[in-house]
Amino acid sequence: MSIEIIKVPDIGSDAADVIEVCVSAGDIIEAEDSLVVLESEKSSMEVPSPMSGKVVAVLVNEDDSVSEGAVLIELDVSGESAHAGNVEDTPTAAPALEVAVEAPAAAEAAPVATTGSSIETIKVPDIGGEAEVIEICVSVGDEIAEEDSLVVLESEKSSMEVPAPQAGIVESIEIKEGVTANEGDVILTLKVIGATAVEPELPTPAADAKQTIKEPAKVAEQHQPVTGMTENRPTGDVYAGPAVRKMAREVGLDLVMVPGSGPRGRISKDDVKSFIKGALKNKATPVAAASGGMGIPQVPEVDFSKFGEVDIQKLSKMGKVTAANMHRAWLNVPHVTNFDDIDITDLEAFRATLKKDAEKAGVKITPLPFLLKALAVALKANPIMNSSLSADGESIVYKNYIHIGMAVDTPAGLMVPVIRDVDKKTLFELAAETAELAQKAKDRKLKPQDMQGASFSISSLGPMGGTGFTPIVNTPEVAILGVSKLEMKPVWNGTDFEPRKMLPVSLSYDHRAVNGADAGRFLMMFNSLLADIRRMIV
Ligand code: CAO
Repeated sequence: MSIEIIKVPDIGSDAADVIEVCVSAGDIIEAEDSLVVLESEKSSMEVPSPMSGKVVAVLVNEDDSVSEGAVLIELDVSGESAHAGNVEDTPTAAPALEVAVEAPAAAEAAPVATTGSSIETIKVPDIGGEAEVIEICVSVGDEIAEEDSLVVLESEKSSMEVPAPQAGIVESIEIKEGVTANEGDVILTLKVIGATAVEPELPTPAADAKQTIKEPAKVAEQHQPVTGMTENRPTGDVYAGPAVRKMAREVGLDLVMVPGSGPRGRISKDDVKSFIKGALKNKATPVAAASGGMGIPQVPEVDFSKFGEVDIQKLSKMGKVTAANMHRAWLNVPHVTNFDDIDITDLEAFRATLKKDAEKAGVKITPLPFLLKALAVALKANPIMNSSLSADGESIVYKNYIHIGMAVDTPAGLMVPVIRDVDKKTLFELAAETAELAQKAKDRKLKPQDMQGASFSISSLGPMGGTGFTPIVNTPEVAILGVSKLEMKPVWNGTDFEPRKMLPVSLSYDHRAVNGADAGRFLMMFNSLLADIRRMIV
């Protein structure tokens, strides 16, 4: 047995956390297989094995803090297949592992203008040779933040993400997937708004060449939860390392479909494997066959152009993420929807009296803040509606906070910013916050944290009309309220028909966690709170 000790290479910073251990004792690994994923303050990186062999021992654990020279694994390289990868064969000395993902500096940008907006040309930085463009992570019109991934490049030795050196709006994309890129090739042009005299911080190759892999956590946090979306999914990108991306590419899998189980939704190789296993199992559906079911039949591909002229437009990444998550929520959550009509005649009369005060306070009072207030009271009294099923289905997580996600229709798609601690806010505060968040959503100014942590959601289609709809639960939340158009309706008061302002609402819930009676009680209470808002202070 010939044992090589594989150590943490120069990671460009004093310490990094082990966020994923990719191998176990007994594994047979190839040169270049990822051993661990490290995350420092500046970057995250995969450390590949310099040689093939059999893992004898793994000497780090997830969450350990490590620095250069720390021992990662012991590798038995005596097998016939053992051979060095991209590093020199050093059979006697224990090799200090180089980071094979020789990450590029942030893409290069020309100095920015002092004020107003300017167009910057973003070029391929020094990548130590030529590399193939394997993925373009942005589209024309995307608003990107500094450090967002622009492209993924792959050379013979490694793959790497090229991060944006500054924030802006993508004006044009000048590079194509599949081409070979060299230092200085133009990737894209970026419109930088409100540019200052500050030059983009370009890491010097010497200092940063090994640590400028874009921090994918930032991308992951830019998730845009939409109604029906699983939480913590990114909008225009995925949080995964180069090895995982490569694996997904090899099997033709779009990573936006894959839920990440790592910190902040990071997608690991195991996530990809279990996604594929799940997909294959679903396709085979032996259970469905045994029980006489049909599984999910494929929708046949149709050439619509046979029937007339068509335009084909690629879905944006956000559109794809939304579609994937709607599908996931729809297939995983046994939905039931209860409907009700709420008499808000008195509420509307009161709302009218508030208009002047609201104007003075600089806010517009729509019915929405009242709905939020009533939801907060009803959710507190019915905690099951403010819960989540644990991932293993073994327990219910009750949340002692009331954070409500609000579906906002924007030109870019559906977004769900979260109003935090709804129970602690006044009507005017809620009016101001809903308006501000809706505007930010429309301007695509929401920060990742603005869209995280909802414990319940509301989707109001009232201004658009319609008498009712069945919203999709924004899993892992267990319920969502749909609001339709307020109508004056004749209501029987025991003697006569009276004209009353009736608000149609629909409550969809996850029947695994919420029973019909739970939902009925919740909706009845919600109804009575809005029918007589004095009840909210009882
Ligand atoms: N019935 C009738 N009118 C209603 C109403 C209802 N249920 N709810 C609000 N209105 C009125 C408001 O009072 C306002 O009237 P005025 O302009 O005359 O004062 C008008 O409709 C427009 O309201 P608004 O949309 O500006 O404000 P809001 O607080 O009601 O809603 C927001 C804010 C962000 C929820 C909304 O703008 C929005 O984007 N809704 C779409 C949500 C969505 O797409 N859901 C679908 C998800 S499932 O695919």
